Amino acid sequence: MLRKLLRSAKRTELGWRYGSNLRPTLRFLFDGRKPAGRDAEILKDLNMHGVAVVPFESLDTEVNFSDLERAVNNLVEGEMPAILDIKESARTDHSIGRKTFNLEMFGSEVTFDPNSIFSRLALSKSFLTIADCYFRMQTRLRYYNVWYTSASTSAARESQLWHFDREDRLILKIFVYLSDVDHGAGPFTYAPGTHKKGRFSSMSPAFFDEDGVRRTTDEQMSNSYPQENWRVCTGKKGTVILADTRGFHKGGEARTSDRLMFICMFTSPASESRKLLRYPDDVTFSDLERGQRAALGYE
Ligand SMILES: O=C(O)CCC(=O)C(=O)O
Ligand SMILES: [Fe+2]
Repeated sequence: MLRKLLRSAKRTELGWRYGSNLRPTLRFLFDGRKPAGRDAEILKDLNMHGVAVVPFESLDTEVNFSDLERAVNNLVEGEMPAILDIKESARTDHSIGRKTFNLEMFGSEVTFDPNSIFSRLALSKSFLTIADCYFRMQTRLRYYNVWYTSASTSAARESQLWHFDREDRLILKIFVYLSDVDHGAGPFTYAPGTHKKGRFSSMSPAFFDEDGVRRTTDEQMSNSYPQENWRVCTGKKGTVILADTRGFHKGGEARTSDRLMFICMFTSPASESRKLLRYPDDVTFSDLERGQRAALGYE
C-alpha cells in the first residue's frame, strides 16, 4: 500500500522533482546554467510547443559542422556492410521489436568515447544548457548515436507510428540531420503541445496494441489532433530538432531516400531508463569540464 502510494507520488511533478530528483534540482537552482541568446529562444519554443527546429550554426556546440560531416562519412564508409544489411532487412524483415529499418551505427549499447566528435557534440554547451534549463535540474546524457534509416515500402510500424516515449516525465532528444530530409526521407514529426508542459498534455488519441506497445495511426491521430497542426520536421542537412519525446511523435517512415542523423537523449537522473551509455574501465574524464562530467553522472 505504502509502496503503491510512493510510486504514484513519484509520478506527480512534485514527487518527481522534489522527491526523486531533489539533488539535481537544488544544484540547478543554486549553481545552474543560464540560457542566453539563441538558447533562450529555443527554450521558449521547447517549453511552449515541446519542439524547436534550428540550423546547426545557431547553436554553441564547439563542433565544426564540416568536421562532423567528415566523421560521419568515415563512419558510413566503415559500416557499409551493416548499411547494406539494414537496407535488405528493411525490405524483407517486417518483424516488430527490432526496428529492422534503422541502424544504430554505434550499436544499441554505446560505449562512451570521450574523444569522439559525437560525444563532444552531445556534451556541448548549448545542448547541456538547453537540457538543464528545460528540466530545471542537472540532467543526464543517456544516449548518443548516429542512425541510418533505410527507405522501404512496408506499412508503417514501431516508431514510424505515433507514440510517446516513457523513459521519464520530461525527455529531451536532439536530432541533427546529416542528410537532407524531405517528405520521402521519413522526417521526424511532432504533435506540438502534447508534452507534459503543453496545452494538450492530456490528449489521448485512439491507439492499437502493437506487440504490447501503444501505437496510433495517422488516421487515429488526425481524429484527435488536426493534421494541419502536425509539425513535420523536414530540413536540409544541418537542421537540428530538439523535442520532448514524452509528447506524441513519430518518424523514420522513409519511402524514397535513406535518412542519416545524429541523435542524443537527456533525462532526469532518477529516470528509470536503462543506463544506455557504457563506460570502459580505463575511461578518463580529465578532458571534460565539471558540468560535462555531471551530465554523465561522474563528478
Ligand atoms: O526516427 C524518428 O524520427 C523517431 C524516432 C523516435 O521515435 C524516437 O527517437 O523516440
Ligand atoms: Fe519515440
